[in-house]
Amino acid sequence: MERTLAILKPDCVRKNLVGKVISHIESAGFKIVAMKMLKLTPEQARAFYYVHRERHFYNDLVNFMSSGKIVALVLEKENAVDDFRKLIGATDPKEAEEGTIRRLYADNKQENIVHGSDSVENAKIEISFFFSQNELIANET
Ligand code: IDP
Ligand code: MG
Repeated sequence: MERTLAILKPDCVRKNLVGKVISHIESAGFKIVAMKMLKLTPEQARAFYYVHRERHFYNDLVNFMSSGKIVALVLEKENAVDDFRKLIGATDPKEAEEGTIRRLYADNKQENIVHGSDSVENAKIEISFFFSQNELIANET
């Protein structure tokens, strides 16, 4: 079964939206394989978003992502990567479709509540950034 990495970003935790967002995720048919709450150091945030190192928003993004606790989740579902991107909506909540998590809860393009992997290949890399093999044992069904 396909897996993706989700992060509930510091704004999600600060706004007490962890439960609501997880409820959307479960209602959409995703199984939670692994989940942890942690605070990234600026170095870890820089490493996670390394692909964006040349972008104008990189430093702000690193500061934001290391500004408070996050929740990292491994989610499982058929077509998990694409379906999760659809569930969260466009990066900018103003452009996100009605009913998507970012449209419902995000304040702006940076503080947009949730991260989702953008490909199966990146999902594998991102999952191993947060979780070890023994935390990733498949669910009994
Ligand atoms: P994504 O999260 O929808 O895949 P990316 O382009 O990969 O969007 O950007 C990663 C994160 O960087 C976004 O989720 C958002 O938090 C932040 N970001 C992206 N573009 C901008 C911008 O133009 N201004 C401020 N922050 C941005
Ligand atoms: Mg992205």
